[in-house]
Amino acid sequence: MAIEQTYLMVKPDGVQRGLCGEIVSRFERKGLKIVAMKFTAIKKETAENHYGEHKGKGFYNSLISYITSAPVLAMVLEGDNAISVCRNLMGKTNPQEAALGTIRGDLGMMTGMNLIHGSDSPESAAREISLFFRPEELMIYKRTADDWIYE
Ligand code: D4T
Repeated sequence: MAIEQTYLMVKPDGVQRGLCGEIVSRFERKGLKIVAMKFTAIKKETAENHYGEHKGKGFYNSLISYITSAPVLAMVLEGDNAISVCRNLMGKTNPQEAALGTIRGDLGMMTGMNLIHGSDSPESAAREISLFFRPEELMIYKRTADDWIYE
């Protein structure tokens, strides 16, 4: 097994549309373990840090204003291959191209309002987790259900 932690975030459109419960439940039902969760407003500086790789692109300014426009639900999830498992649950970046059954495929219409963010590599996960959470906010605990999820 390769247990990983990954950073997930219900974006402002997901919060405004009342989809936090729906989205979190999909990760929980899959078997991912919640390690940390925080309802927070992202400061402009943090948004620019988080999306630094997109600076200079045409959509950058609207991306920053969108992600800072309303609170987000930030979380750290853990599980076997959690990074790719969560990306698969999210679906493609463009919700119109995302497969049905995925969060974006079932619930979204526009790339600029695609409901959910998830880390795309172990390096991104480590960087993003430390950007949004202090180490002591990550809960270490035994989840009894794991005995019925992992063989
Ligand atoms: P995030 O990072 O939010 O999980 O999305 P992805 O990993 O799926 O996609 P990304 O990094 O390529 O894009 C980051 C963010 O920018 C928005 N975006 C992207 C946009 O508004 N217009 C675009 O053309 C692209 C490519 C959507 C997600």
